[in-house]
Amino acid sequence: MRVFETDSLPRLEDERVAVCGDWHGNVSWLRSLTAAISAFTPGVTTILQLGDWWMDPTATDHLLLDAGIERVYVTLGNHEPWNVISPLLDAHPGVAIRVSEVTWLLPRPARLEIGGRKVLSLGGAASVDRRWRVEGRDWWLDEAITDDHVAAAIDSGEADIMLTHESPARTPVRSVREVLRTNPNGFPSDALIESAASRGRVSQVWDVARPMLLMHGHMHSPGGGRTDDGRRVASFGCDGQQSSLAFLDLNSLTLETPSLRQIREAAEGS
Ligand SMILES: [Mn+2]
Repeated sequence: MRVFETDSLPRLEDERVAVCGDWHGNVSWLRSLTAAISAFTPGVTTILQLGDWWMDPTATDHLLLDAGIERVYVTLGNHEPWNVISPLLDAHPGVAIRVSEVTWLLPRPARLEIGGRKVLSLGGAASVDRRWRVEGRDWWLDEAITDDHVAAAIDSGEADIMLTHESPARTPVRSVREVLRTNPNGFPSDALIESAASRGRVSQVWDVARPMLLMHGHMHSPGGGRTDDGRRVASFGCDGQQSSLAFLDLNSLTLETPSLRQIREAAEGS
């Protein structure tokens, strides 16, 4: 991946942005999403992508630009080409890295300001499907949220919005709690232990930053919830799932979520 430029503290005036769950390199899904963004919310120029991105950024530029998207900020997930990404992050520590005309990879952690809101991005997650992957080919240790990431994120103070790939521990999202309770995919127990530790790291930051809204992907289990002390969590769906796209109003922090059917109809009509 080529580095075009870097930015130490991205600051945007946008009053509304699109937020997307896992893409998994799925270009045809991205085509549907961009059609939906054009149809429902022309004028949106920014996408916040919540990880498991794994795209060829130069191959997606034209789709995004055609939909009026000028920038995609990626909060990295677990399923990413870390062999390519880690050297970039290491060479440009602590800054957002522009890897195509449109796409920026965020550091771990990252601070942004969007529409006057303080935004904290904390990438990474544990792969529960790691047993079926090969280290160095489609799995890398780099996916993990480290103690250093947690410490740096905590040091950066409070935030209005948190962007993560991983879910926090003790999530108020019922659908996510249900997946964790029932383990419907039969993931092995060692992976589940890693996964729980990873969620614990997100929560360490979440409990200090105390964002009014945390948005994450990873669980492929869309839903929303609110903690007893009023903090909202939105779990985004992945490619092809419902609630994989939402529009965030930075003023009210409300999310507007087109249905899967609306996305499909927009894609067919484009
Ligand atoms: Mn995923």
